[in-house]
Amino acid sequence: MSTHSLIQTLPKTELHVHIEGTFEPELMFAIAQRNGIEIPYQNVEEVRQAYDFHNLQSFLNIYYAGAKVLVHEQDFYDLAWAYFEKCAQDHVVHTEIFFDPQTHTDRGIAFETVLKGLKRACDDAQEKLNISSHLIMCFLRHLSEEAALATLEQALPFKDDIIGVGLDSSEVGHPPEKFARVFAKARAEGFLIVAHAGEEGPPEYVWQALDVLQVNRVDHGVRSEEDSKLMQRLIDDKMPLTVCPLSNLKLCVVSDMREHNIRRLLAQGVMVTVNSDDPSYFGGYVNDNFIAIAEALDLTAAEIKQLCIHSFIASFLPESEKQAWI
Ligand code: ES4
Ligand code: ZN
Repeated sequence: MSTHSLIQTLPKTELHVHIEGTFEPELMFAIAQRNGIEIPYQNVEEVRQAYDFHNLQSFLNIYYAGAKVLVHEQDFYDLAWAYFEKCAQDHVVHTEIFFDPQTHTDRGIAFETVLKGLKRACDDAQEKLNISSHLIMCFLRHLSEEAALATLEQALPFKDDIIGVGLDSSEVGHPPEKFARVFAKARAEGFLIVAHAGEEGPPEYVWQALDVLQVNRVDHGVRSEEDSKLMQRLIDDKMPLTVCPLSNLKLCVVSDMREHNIRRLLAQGVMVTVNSDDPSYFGGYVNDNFIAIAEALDLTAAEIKQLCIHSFIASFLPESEKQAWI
């Protein structure tokens, strides 16, 4: 079987995708128009031309601007539904979706509007596409601890619909320990914990994610390779890393896909998984990410299969459901 067919055929989960980062320009224009909101582009081509990033911040500026057209519950539904249709194409049978409530509540959109729209799409995906999903709420780390605590409070009435909390946005200068108390409270409330760490930030931030936030998974974590003690810790703990190859390339975390370390991490026994991060902005959904690394790193069929198996092991699915897929 060809590598492409293998990637296409294998069932998989996705564990690192920001729903605001799945916003395709066509849908952005359609929603902007029906909501009467101006966007600083004339057409879809102009939008795509703006997607030329040199680091995380240059991307985030455009990503937050695009999210401004999302106003109504139906907008959030349409956004998530479009992503689920991509999941169906890529044989993603389960996905754990990040959303950034502060990006919306800071513009006066109710937390409930965001959550209800996303949740309704999740329910429809289960019913119509047989795709299961969880929602993970992320705190924006460039904002204050106080703002994150207020967001956690807003989420409590919807606790049953949110499996975990995460930490995203500008990494450098905003270490995980800044949010120690927020994550302690989230853990006490029963949320599972993830955090972006070691994408642009140093290995020290991954240590803090593990020891201070007590994460169940690390998002990105590719810079862990710079610290051999940290590598041993990740291996010993079977700590999953949700790696996003096309994101790393587009945000210049690596300068060439042939230099990506995911194959080395896998060979050393790290529980790495493959994910899309912000597929509309970075040039591809999860299978595109598999294809990019398979070609650049010359992955074997066994390695591709192992990465898909990892995606189930690293998921927050019940143990019995994981086993059924492995
Ligand atoms: C993000 Cl830190 C980071 N990386 C990729 N996408 C994001 N969306 C929000 N924060
Ligand atoms: Zn991310």
